[in-house]
Amino acid sequence: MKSSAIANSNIALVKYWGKQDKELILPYNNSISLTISDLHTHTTVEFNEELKEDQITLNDSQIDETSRKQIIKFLDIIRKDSDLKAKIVSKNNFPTASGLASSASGYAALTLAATKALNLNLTKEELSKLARRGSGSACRSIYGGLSEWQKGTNNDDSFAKQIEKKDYWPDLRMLICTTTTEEKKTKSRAGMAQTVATSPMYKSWLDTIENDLTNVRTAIKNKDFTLLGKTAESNCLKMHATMITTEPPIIYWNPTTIKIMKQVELLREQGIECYYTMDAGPQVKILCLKNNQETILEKIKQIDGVINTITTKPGEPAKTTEQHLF
Ligand code: 2P0
Repeated sequence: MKSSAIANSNIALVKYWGKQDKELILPYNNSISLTISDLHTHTTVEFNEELKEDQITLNDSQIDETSRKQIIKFLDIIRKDSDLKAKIVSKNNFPTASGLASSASGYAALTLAATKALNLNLTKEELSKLARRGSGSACRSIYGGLSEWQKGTNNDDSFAKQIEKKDYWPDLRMLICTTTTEEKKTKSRAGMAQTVATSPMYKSWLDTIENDLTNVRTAIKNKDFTLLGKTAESNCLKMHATMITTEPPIIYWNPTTIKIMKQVELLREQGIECYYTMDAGPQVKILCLKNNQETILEKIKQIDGVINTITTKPGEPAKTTEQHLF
C-alpha cells in the first residue's frame, strides 16, 4: 500500500483568488494556468495498519500544525471510512510557501500517490476534483500544458480540464525569478478569504474575469503571444489590486519585485516582448518566447535582490513513479 508521485507547479494566467464555498473549495471564477517544468513535488505515501497516527514530513522536517490538520482532513476524504493511518514523505525541489505554487504541486502529488496506494484507479477528472479539496490550484496540476479550472457549482462539477498538452506551444517560457526564499506571512487561504470579505475592488475584479478568460482561450487557440501576455499581466495586476485593498492590506511584493516589473516594461519598450505575473508572494514569473529568454535572463540577473532564476517550459502532467522516498 505504498505509492509515489511527482507533480509540477502551475502558474495561473487568469488567477483564482476567492472561494464561494470554503469547505468544498469552490472558487468565484474559472482560472487558466500553465503547468511548468522543473518545479515539482515528489511524494511517497504508505498506508499501514501498524501506524498509530499519520506521519507527515515535508523537506525532511515536521510541518506546522495548520498544514498538518489540512493534510489530515484531506486524507480523511480519500480514505473515507477506513481508519488506516498514513506515512507521507514529500519533497519540493524549490522554496515552499513563497508564491511558487507549492500547495498546487504538493496536493496534486499527494492526491495521485495516496489514491494509487489505496488502489483507487481514478480518472484525471476524478483526480482533479479530489486534488481541489486539498488546495484549489492543485486541481490544475493534475494536467500538463495548459488547463482551465471550471468553477462549477458543487463538489462534482468543479474540476480542471486540459486546454492543450505540453507539446502544443513548445516555445513558451516562464522564467521564475526568486527574490526571497522566506515563507510568506499571509497564506493564500486566509488572504483570499480576507480579500473577499473586505476589498471594495473584489466585485470589479470578478466583473472583468469573463473577458480575460475569453482572451486567454483565444490567445492559446491562435498562439497569439501578445494577447496571452497582455491579458495575463493585466489579470495579475487586478488581482493584486484586490489584495492591496484588503483590510488589513496584503502586499506580497518586495522592492525587488517592482525592480523586475520595471525591467520587463523597459525590455518591452526595447522590442523584447515579455510580460510579468506574480502570485501570493514576491517572486516574479516572466512569460516570454524561447528566442528572447537569454536576453531577458541576462538583464534580470543583474538586478540587485534577484536570488535565483529558473527557466521553465510547459510541463508534464502529474505521474506516478517507482522512486519511493522511504
Ligand atoms: C492561482 N493562487 O490561481 C492563485 C493566484 C495564488 C494567487 O491559487 O485555499 O493555495 O488551498 O485553495 O490554491 C493560491 O491558492 O489556495 C492560488 P487554497 P491555493 O494560482
